Amino acid sequence: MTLSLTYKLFREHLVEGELGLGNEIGLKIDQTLTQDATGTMAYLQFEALGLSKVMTELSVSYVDHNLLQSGFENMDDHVFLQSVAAKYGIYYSRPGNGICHQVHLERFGIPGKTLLGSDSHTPTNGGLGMLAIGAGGLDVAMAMGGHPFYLKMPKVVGIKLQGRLQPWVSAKDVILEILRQLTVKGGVGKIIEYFGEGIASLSVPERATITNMGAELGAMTSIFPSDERTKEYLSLQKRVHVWKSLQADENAYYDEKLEIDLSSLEPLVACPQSPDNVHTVREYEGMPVQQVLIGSCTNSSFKDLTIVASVLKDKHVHPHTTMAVNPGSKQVYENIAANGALTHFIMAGARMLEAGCGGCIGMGSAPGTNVNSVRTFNRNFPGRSGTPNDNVYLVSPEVAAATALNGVLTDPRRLGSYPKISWPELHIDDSQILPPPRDASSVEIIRGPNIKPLPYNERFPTRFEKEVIIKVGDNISTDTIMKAGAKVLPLRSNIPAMAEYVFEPLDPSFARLAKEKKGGIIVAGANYGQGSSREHAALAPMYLGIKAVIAKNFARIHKDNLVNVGILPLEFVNEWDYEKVEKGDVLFLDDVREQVTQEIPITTITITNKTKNTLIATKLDLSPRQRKYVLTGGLLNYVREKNILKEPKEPN
Ligand code: MIC
Ligand code: SF4
Repeated sequence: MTLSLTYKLFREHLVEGELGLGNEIGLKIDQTLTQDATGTMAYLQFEALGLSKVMTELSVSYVDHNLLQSGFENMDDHVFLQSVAAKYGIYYSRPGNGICHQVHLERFGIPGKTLLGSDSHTPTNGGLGMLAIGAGGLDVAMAMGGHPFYLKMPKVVGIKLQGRLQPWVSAKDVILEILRQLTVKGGVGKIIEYFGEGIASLSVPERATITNMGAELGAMTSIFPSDERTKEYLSLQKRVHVWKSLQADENAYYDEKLEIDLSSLEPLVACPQSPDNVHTVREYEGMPVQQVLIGSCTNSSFKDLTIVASVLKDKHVHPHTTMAVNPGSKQVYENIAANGALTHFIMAGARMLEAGCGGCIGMGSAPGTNVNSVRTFNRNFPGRSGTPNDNVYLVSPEVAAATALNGVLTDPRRLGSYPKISWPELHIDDSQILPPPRDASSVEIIRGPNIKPLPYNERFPTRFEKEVIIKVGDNISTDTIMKAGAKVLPLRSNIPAMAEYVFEPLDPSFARLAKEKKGGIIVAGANYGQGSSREHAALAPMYLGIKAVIAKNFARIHKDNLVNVGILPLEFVNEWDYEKVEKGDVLFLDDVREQVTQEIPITTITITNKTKNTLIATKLDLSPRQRKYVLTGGLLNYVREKNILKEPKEPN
């Protein structure tokens, strides 16, 4: 069979199972990344595995999400992360050095390697030809311990790119067009592989914009081949020695195919409150815009910022609009300083912020009341900006720049000829990436009072009767389950404190009710848990005693996270049953251990709704391995019980 690049890389990294659609396989993970917001938990979990160092080829711990240091908690986390990295052989990228995905692309990514990251936008490095997958922190901790990453072999969708982008139309418009066509559920259970002659016109940072937002499609990852453009990028990064050519076979087999003609695209915008609510900028042109933000792991590269700066050159941001910029990395910052773009930003009145996630995760730059906020980011889920009822529009850097000048949403094609951008000889300075010491024996792990012990679940009960504590609709993101933002993010290493905020945007009484009722059940619609990989959206409900989530279906990472903490992810067999169950209903599950134990791919579990006196048919779609995790009360319990990770013997 003619193979896709995805299959070739899967074959190279396969350590368990058989390649084939729907099969559970185990992949060897070469590299891992974590960021501070998920990293504290991941490293507490890694510590619990009892190993003396990581067993990957490379592991990097980034600090990029919470940089506000508005209380002691945040710096406590950073100090903990730095000491853990030194202890266990992990590179540490200091606060201010940049967003994990951008820095990884610049300094560490290697075509053909696997990368597992505790962040849903890890597929960004697919732009470099990596098999880069986002996962919960515990899965990343296991990979750091040398354990395979398990997944159900997804479909591979081949997207053929033809033609060439017109001036002022950019990589962001490519992925917005794909989101318009496929929606936020369109990539679930799939990997997206790009091919076709159109890709040669896209640089690595542009490809990375596209693979980055594949996360919003719900896709497991997205990948581009590694070609001459990849070589060019790695040469600029002075890392050409890691380049190798990687392509799919000619006429490779894809489970599904799609074609995009780059030449036919025009500037697009994802309107509130979902990244797939995509329209042409023309349709919304003239809409007043009070805030423009440039940055995030989607659009904060050197090219992105230089384009915006050249639009702003010798002009000013509109008086009714504020503009702020978070460069993607220190490297980008240094180089826009060197090429003068930084001066154009400052003179235009843009607020220059530090290299990091910033407003993308509600860490500052929250929009005011009734403000239309135009951002180059990737997510506009309700409240994600830090403001309830927000109006966030996602666009390309070109659209954002034109809009900042005019104070209204503007099609950048009105700006005249497209600026010529040349790549300079890049300044490269890795001084803010600390390599681990050769001898870590004297390194002490520093734990401030914000670093609380890991919560463990109990073994799964034989039967239970619990109330439905909340019923939610379709496409609920982990931003709604366990919100981010300046108030809650400092609590990521403190589950008891964080648990108080579970579902707060929808029902502030959730935590209190769950405690009063000694746990309960969550009922949800389709694509439950989309978005962020934060395992806190499973850990904190587990801490509150949630035993099961019954949904129409689940987003991949969140389902894995539920299993990893020992919460049962059940799916309605008949969607009409979703309509019939209500908050407050008492549900009874009998002989549930026995049913979970069955080693068949899909088990039907019947639930009694005692309040309504009805039966609900649900199914459990888990591998035998995952069933064991649920039964033991989560993966960490399982590892401890079975002692499955063993320290390799030091060579003599
Ligand atoms: C996000 O973009 O939602 C985040 C914040 O980067 C998350 C990780 C987190 O919640 O810490 C993600 O994408 O996984
Ligand atoms: Fe950071 Fe935003 Fe990217 Fe998440 S999506 S890693 S918050 S920049």
